Amino acid sequence: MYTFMSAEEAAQFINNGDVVGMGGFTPAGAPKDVPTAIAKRAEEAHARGEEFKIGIYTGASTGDSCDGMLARAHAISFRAPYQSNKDLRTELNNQDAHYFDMHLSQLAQELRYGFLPKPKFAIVEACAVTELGEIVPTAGVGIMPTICRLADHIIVELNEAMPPVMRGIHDIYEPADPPMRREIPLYHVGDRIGTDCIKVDPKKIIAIVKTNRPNEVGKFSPLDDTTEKIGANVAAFLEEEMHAGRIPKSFLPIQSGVGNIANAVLAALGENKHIPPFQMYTEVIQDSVVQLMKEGRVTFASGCSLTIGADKLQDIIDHMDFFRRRIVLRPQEISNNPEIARRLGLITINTALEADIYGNINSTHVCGTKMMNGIGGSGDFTRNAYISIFTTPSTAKSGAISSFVPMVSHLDHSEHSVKVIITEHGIADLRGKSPVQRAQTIIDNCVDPAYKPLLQEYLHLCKTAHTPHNLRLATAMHQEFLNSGDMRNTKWENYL
Ligand code: 0RQ
Repeated sequence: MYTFMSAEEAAQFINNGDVVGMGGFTPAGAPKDVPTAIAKRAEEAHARGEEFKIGIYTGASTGDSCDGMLARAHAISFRAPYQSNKDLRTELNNQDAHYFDMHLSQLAQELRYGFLPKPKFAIVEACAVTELGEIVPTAGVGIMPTICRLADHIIVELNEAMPPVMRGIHDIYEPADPPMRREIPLYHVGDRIGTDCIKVDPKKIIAIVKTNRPNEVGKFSPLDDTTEKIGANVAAFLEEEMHAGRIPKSFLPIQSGVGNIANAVLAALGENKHIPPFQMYTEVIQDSVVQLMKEGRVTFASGCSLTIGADKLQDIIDHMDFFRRRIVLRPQEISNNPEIARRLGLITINTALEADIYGNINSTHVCGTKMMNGIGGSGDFTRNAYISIFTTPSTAKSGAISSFVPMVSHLDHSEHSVKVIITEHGIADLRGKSPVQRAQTIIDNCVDPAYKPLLQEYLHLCKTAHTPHNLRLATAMHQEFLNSGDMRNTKWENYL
């Protein structure tokens, strides 16, 4: 009863000015062939001198065949809520595409509230579609339930690399909107509260495109000395918290960001046998979690996506009976939900781009202007954590940038939400400390030795007030980097 067609044929439905919602979360579960075909359609239109740009919502980042292809084709008018593609980053920083950098838990409800233009099309990857209009997602869920419900038309990429045996790993639940919203009835990490598929009116499915594509997830860099030390410091901090009775002996669920540092942190938590086997309530389930689950160190993982390499995903598919009892994939509105983060008492671990000596965090903007990726889920979790931790190497670009500056050049997470900062040098526990006490703790424990005298001098120069600052000097280290390419050359007197 459904119409099967090629990606190129399906792309013909999409026209200049359309608003499209894509399924999946990170490259996991994101559509691939149809976005690539839309990019080609845009290039052909541009060659004829015609306009062709579309607005795009996704769960989070996508793979190169979606964001990369569309960015290189200059086919994106606006994009929300997160990205991490280098070509799309260029488009955003050149102002060729508008970007709404949003808390990931909020996108689905803001679409429902009508704050953002309604998607006309949903393009989603599935491992199965039934005649009853049941769509079973693959390795990532994202905003799929909401865009499938709101969109007029749905295009499904039926990916044969993702077999129907994946059915049962998902838990699809959309809360009611105010004033009808009630508590989300999820009380334990492994609770299932919804359905195993997304149900739509079959008439809305205008095309099914058969594909055979693995997850487009990149490989992690091997652990290096810095990331290993950061991981070990996080594990030591949590072990001490448990011994002090501030974390229960049964431990609390972990949320961890994505990337090399997050991978190193999880490896260290897995290795530290003083920390009991633990659960994860997170957005991205990445490679290291699968291994830790096999070793019995992670007992359950609730997330929004399996952002793992094709070989690891195949391993899960081959042992679905084992993993279906230990993994659940939810829409990001639930995986990142503030209400649930507080209820479960999450220990959240995210990575900062830059921090200031008072504990404010910049996760997104290089030197305050250039977008890196986006806030992602870090705000959803940090603000509502039991303990919020930020990790970062103490320097970037071979020491030319200090990750710690007097005042962050852009603010994503404020001093009120950030409890602990950890680098390869040590741990700054900011709880119960005033701004000057926080500054001294960060300088003593986290800052690289090459920058300690500079930041200590700043604190002395500023002397008084609740949060001592000199507004002429607050961004001098950034200005020095822009001028000479190295923050180590900063001399405060040059900027007074
Ligand atoms: O660039 O590789 O070109 O040298 O930033 O830095 O240290 O490799 O760390 O990959 O974890 O990324 C904050 C961007 C860190 C990421 C951020 C340069 C550095 C390097 C990457 P090079 P690292 P990571 C879950 C939660 C926001 C979203 C989030 C992020 C590159 O973690 O996007 O938390 N977080 N989501 O050299 C200039 C500085 C710099 C700097 C580092 N101060 N100035 N460049 N770099 N510090 C995920 C989701 O929400 C889906």
